[in-house]
Amino acid sequence: MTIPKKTINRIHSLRKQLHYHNLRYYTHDDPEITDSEYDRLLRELQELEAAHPQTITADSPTQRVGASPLKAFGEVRHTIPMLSLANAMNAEELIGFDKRIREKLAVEHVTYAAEPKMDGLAVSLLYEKGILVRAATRGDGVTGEDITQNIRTIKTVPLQLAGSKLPDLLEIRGEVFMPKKGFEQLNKRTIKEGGKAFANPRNAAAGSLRQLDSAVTARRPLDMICYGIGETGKLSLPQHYSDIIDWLDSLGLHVSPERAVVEGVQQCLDYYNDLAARRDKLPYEIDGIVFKVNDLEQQQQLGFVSRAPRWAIAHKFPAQEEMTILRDVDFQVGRTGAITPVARLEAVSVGGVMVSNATLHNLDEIRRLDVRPGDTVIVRRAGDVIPQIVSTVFSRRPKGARRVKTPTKCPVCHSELIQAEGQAVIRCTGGLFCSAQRKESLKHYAARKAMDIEGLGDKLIDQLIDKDLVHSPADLYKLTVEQLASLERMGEKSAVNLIDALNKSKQTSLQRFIYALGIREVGEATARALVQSLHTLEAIMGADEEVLISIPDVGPVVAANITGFFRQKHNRDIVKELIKSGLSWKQDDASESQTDALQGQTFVITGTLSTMSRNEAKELLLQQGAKVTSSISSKTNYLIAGENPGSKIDKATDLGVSILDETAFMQLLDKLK
Ligand code: D41
Repeated sequence: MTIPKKTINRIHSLRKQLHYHNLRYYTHDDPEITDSEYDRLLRELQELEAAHPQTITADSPTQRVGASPLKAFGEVRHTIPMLSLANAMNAEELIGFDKRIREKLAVEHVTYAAEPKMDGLAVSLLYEKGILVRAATRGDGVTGEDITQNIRTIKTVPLQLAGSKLPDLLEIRGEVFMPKKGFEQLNKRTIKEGGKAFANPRNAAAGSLRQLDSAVTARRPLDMICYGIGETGKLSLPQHYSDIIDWLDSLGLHVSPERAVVEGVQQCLDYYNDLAARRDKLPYEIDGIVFKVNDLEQQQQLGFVSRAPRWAIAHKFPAQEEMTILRDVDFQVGRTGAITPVARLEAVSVGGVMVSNATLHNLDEIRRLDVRPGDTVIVRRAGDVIPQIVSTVFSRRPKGARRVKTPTKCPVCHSELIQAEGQAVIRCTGGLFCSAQRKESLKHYAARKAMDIEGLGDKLIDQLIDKDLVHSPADLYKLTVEQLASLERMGEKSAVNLIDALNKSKQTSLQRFIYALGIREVGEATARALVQSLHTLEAIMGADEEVLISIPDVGPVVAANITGFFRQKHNRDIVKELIKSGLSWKQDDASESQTDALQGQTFVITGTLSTMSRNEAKELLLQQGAKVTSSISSKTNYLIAGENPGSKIDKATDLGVSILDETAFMQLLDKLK
């Protein structure tokens, strides 16, 4: 049978592309395309080769997964090859996998071990008589790099196994990854030091493992979860994969706390859906679920196809990164005048959510990415954070693409822009003359955590400002039903409701009011501290910087922001007008339900609590006079740890901080009641 010329050409083109991207991805840690785009190309080639097996060559990218090791590390040959995993991209493919297995085994029901697919790098650990003697990357599955020194810096990798009956030889396999929190902190630090941020936790983990200087690796927050064994000497194995993992657990190795044994394909799908729903809340990134036939004898019967076991499959989640085109960059003006560039994108579905805007943070970020309108970019959406542009695909840049012009005037009110020395943000100097800043301050004023005005949404505020019906928060309370009913998408009924909501919001607390004013860098915590220390609005408005600095949590910058705010006559006038329109709060209300039972105690809350949100827990602690911070230090007194607490537990243990689980926390609160 002859193969059409078009097909041959396509095969050659795919191979060339895959070789190129392989090099960029593995050897240079600098991918130009997304993982899913790479997978699509590889799949297309696999399918063409399957249809025309005579075209397969030894050097086809389908015959080799990974890349050759860098020269600087020693080479390690894996006596037992490190296999790859077949993928299922959707439920049908998983059902097909289960069907093939049942047919091959001639059974009706299969028991699977299920675990999250960690998005990291596969690594092999070699233990001799319980001592870690060598660690290697997977490399191409047969030859990897010797990264022993680097792996030794990972705290969750035991240098010596626990237990008494240790085998002479034991090779462990698992995935090295960087937890989300650590990744964010590392990137913040890197950017601050003028370095280039990592695109995602996986790249950060790869870059960290590739360090020739293990002192650098040691400063990177890496972790490892183990999922299998390789060489075992004369060890006799248990009957089930899940038993092996439990055994590894008992040896002190980190295994997945999410692992489970499930019966049949329906339970596989249930497990997948459960983790897909919790994906964003996990402290690390996962890109799917791995299902493995749990019975080791059945695994043997099933064997391998090329380089992947027939008894395992990765059911992938939708990708969190996709490619799209940057149409343009707009500049938005925030409440305090900060100008933020926003990327306008050709809409693309990322992990099932349509994305057409992404933040570019500031001008430095635009320069760092060297992104230009017309460019192909990689966008990433993880959790509920705003989508980000990860990188620019320079090889696809259209001819003549022009740099983004730095604005010199406010795009809304045309006032001058200023950039404070050493800061990346530029700001509009228009203040409340700028309608964008007015809109944003009103949105802040009406927000749930501030005055909580129900029904006063962003679109409505835009109209009120654009029609000049409202200039300051005080004007809100002068609105009439007729005025409101004349607005777009408002009827008589919603107008009446809004007036009711406005009246209802007048009964508030001093703390909410102070926060609602939108003084720069005065968030909820600072507003609370001000009320706790100074008790009345008059005292807060009259406090000088010296008094303010003496309040916990208020530094010189915030103190200057507060005095600066109240020094301006128009701000004082607005406050006066608001009070006149009937705003009121109980005197000293912040300390009314307030006790000082936990005065001087600092708490950190981590993980998921089952009876309340972390914010609610924080609120309860603050009411008792405690301080609640986000990171653990030697000053922390207690760590409250819910489910999936992550690395804070280790840090707390290291620093000797008392750890309370949810039950102990509830008991503490009960005692204080
Ligand atoms: O969490 C993972 N990334 C993971 C990877 C896992 N949980 N299990 C895995 N199991 C295997 C087999 C079945 C081949 C032992 C794997 C991988 N392999 C794997 N990781 C990278 C290449 C292959």
